[in-house]
Amino acid sequence: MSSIFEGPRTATVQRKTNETDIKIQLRLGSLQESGTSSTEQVIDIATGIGFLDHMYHALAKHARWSLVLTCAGDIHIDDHHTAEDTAIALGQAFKQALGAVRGIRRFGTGFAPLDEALSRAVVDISGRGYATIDLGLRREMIGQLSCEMIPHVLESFATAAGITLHVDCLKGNNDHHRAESAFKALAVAIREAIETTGSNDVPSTKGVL
Ligand SMILES: [Mn+2]
Repeated sequence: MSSIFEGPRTATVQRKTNETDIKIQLRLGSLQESGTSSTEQVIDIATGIGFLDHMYHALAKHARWSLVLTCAGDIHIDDHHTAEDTAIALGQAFKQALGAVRGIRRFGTGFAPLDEALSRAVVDISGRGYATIDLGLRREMIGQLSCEMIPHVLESFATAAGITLHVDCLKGNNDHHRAESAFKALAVAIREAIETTGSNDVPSTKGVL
C-alpha cells in the first residue's frame, strides 16, 4: 500500500482478519519534526464507531500526528473487534513510524482537563508493552462504544506499540469528558516522550531499547 505520507517517522499498516479490515497511514510530528514536505496535519478516521473516531481524532490532533485510519469491521456483532483491532494496528503503526528508539526523550507525562474532568498519562517508550488504565467510567456506552472497551483500546495500543502506559482519570462527572481527557493526556505524554533530543543516544542504561 502506498502512503500519502513520506519521509521519516511515517508508517503504513494493513491488518486484515475475518473480523476487521484496517488500513492506517501515520506520520508522527509536524512538518519540521518529520522533515517532510507536506505542511498540513491530515486526520481522517472512519472506524464505523463514532465515539472511537472521536477518541483517535483527539489523540492524533494533540499528539500532532497525521493519521488516516479506516476500518471495515464486524460491528453488526458488536464494537469489540473493531475497537481492539484498530488499537492494535495503530500501536503497530506507531512502533513502525518511530523506528529505533534513539535520540528521543523516552519518558513523557501529560495532563489534560476537559471541563470538570482531568486525566493524567505517563508513558515510557520502553520497548515493552504494558498498561495500567483507570478511567472510572460509569456508563455502559458512550455513543456506539462500550465503556469497557475504552481501557481495552488503550491497553491494546500500548501492547502493540511496545510502550509502558499509565492513564488515570483523576476526576470528572461526565464520562464523555473523562474519556476524552484521557486520550488528550495520552497525546500530550506521547508528544513529549518521542520529542527528539538532538543526540543519537539510546536512552537506556542497557544501551538498547
Ligand atoms: Mn479483546
